[in-house]
Amino acid sequence: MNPFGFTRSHSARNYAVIAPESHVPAAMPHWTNTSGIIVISPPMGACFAQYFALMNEGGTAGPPLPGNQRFVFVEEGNLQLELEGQEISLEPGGYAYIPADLSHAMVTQTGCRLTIFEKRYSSLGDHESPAPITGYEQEVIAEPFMDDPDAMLKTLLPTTPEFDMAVNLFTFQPGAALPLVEVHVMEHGLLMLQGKGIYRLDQDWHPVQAGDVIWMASYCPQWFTAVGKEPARYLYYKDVGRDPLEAGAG
Ligand code: UGY
Ligand code: MN
Repeated sequence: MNPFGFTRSHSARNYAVIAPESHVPAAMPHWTNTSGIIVISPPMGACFAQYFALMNEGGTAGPPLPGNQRFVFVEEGNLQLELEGQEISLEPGGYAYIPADLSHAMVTQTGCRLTIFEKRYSSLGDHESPAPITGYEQEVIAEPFMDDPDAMLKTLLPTTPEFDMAVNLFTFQPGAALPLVEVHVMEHGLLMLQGKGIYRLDQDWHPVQAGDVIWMASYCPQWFTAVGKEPARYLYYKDVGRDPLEAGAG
């Protein structure tokens, strides 16, 4: 139990840590039987949205705003996705990428807990828009990050030029760390899925654990090391592949 009036959550100019103890669920427009917790969004300075959708039995999803793409990750329960005339059932670890303006339906019979990233799609010249994707993180092959087999990275979306966002999954063995303090133009939205660690964000160090969300603005210095006796895993969003001078990039 935390002492009364204390939280690990912290909101700064160029980053935020939001721990589950600070969540305030609310209804979301056009969703039914669902509570939303919008943890990252433009009012804090972000150029994308990240939210939890806690769908109760029989819950249904609303669409993203026009022009916005959606990435859905199933944390718990079962999600039924109707996409291009197909019924796709997604269990924990399942994910779906839905390009901007592609109509789809999401319902749940059992109830489910989702993490969703949404971002305005920025097209690239004569490249076609991305096609929808569904898959399971369990089936994606992990690669060592910068030659470190104790820091394994799964890339859940193709790295082809039509995509302007990436969603990756990192697994660190206890004691493993990012090999540098990164400072980069790309933004991140991150969900700790498992384990514990220390995140350096700007000039601060935060203990983080499963369930925590982190927003990192462009150029926020960032570094992580896993601590404890089990691996630490996190899912994260990153904007990629666009000119930073383009309106709406990032
Ligand atoms: O892809 C990335 O920028 C990643 N290495 N950043 C992070 O984990 N904070
Ligand atoms: Mn990074």
